[in-house]
Amino acid sequence: MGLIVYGAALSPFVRKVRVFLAEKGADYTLENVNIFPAPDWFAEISPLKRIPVLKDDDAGVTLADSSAICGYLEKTCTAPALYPSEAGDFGRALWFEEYGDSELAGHIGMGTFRPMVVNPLMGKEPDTATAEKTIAEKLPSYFAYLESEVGAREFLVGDAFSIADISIATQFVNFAHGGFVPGAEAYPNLTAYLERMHARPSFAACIAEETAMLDKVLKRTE
Ligand SMILES: N[C@@H](CCC(=O)N[C@@H](CS)C(=O)NCC(=O)O)C(=O)O
Repeated sequence: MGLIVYGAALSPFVRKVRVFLAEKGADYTLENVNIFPAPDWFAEISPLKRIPVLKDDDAGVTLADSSAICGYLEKTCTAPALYPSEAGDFGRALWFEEYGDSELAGHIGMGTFRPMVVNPLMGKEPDTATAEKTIAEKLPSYFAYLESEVGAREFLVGDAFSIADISIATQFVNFAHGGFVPGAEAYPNLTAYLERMHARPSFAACIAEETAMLDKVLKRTE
């Protein structure tokens, strides 16, 4: 299967798809697309000019949204299942996917990653004040919710790794790239859970690649 993922490694949505593919054991090529700004040709495969896009050349399929892509891949690469089969668990997994993609992505992305990582990548000063304000005012209710949802569970939904775990954990990689963690004292369950998720080979490979790139470009150590 000739799969191409268009996007940039630091995007939480691109990582979501890359982790999904890695967990499926599927080969793909990553075609780098810079979205600051995206080139004109990119609108032909991504109407909103957003990353990621998946192109499955063999099937003649092009999809421009991480949720659409993961739903498609679940049908084309069936094992291991990354969506629960039981209806309640399936709904719960979709809820966490949406919660990560919309809510966490908004606050972590715009409120911490953009000011602390994208700014320096664009040659600007980091905006520590915006990040600190987001962490103090916006994120605690999200972290508290996830802390209680994770509880003593190994995975967010049922007893298997799923799209729910990918969608939540990918957003926290961007939080970590900004130099932050939720904090083990206030959020012990969430902290241990994220450590487990990020240690999976699928996540660890992306994190290592991204961290090496950031260290090189920003001349820093995380
Ligand atoms: N709902 C989309 C969101 C994708 C998204 O917002 N990607 C960002 C990068 S992290 C992007 O392409 N932004 C460029 C833009 O909005 O112009 C998905 O899940 O794929």
